[in-house]
Amino acid sequence: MNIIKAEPFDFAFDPSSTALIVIDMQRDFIEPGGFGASLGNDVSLLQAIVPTVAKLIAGFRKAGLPVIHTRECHKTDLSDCPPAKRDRGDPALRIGDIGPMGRVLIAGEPGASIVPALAPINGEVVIDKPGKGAFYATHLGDILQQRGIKQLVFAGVTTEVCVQTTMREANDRGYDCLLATDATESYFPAFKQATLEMIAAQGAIVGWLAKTDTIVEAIHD
Ligand code: C5J
Repeated sequence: MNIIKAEPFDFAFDPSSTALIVIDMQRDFIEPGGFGASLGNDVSLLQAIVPTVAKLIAGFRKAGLPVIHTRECHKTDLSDCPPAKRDRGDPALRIGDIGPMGRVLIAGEPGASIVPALAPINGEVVIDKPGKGAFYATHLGDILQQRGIKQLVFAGVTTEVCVQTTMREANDRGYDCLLATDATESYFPAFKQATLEMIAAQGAIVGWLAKTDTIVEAIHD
């Protein structure tokens, strides 16, 4: 077992059953002129973590551990986007509408792709997910089971929405979950801080917290 110095206490993990899940580092959430920006969000906060996420991904790749990417996106006919999701947000630019980077959050459109600096490489799993959580309506659970994965490290955006939802789904399915605190971000700093606190509260009720450098060092121990 390797040990990561984490909050609220050490995270013990077996590298051979550990994977990194990078949540929704998509152009539409992160780049200026995308969907996130058009909703009035300050995307510079999210852009700032790209090098740190890249460092975490590089650490996993170097150790030969799996890296799994997710993208929040929908089918072109929107058959997997319930009105309850589409009708919320800014009525002037809804999911499926033509946005600054193609149709908003539609699979295959430029805005739905992962930012070039974090692009998946050959052999890495990419999960297209219609929900906030990456387990809902996807094959993620089967893929993790087939590969014998038991522990998950998380990075990505946004901390309190898709990252936290996926961590909670994973926690309920029996995975030990560790969030890289400097490789995740929110448009709302207070929401990020609250999420970190609620994850680690009550003896890691959802999971553990550690910084990227600490995680990468422990992987290579
Ligand atoms: C949001 C996400 N915030 N990836 N998506 O709608 O967190």
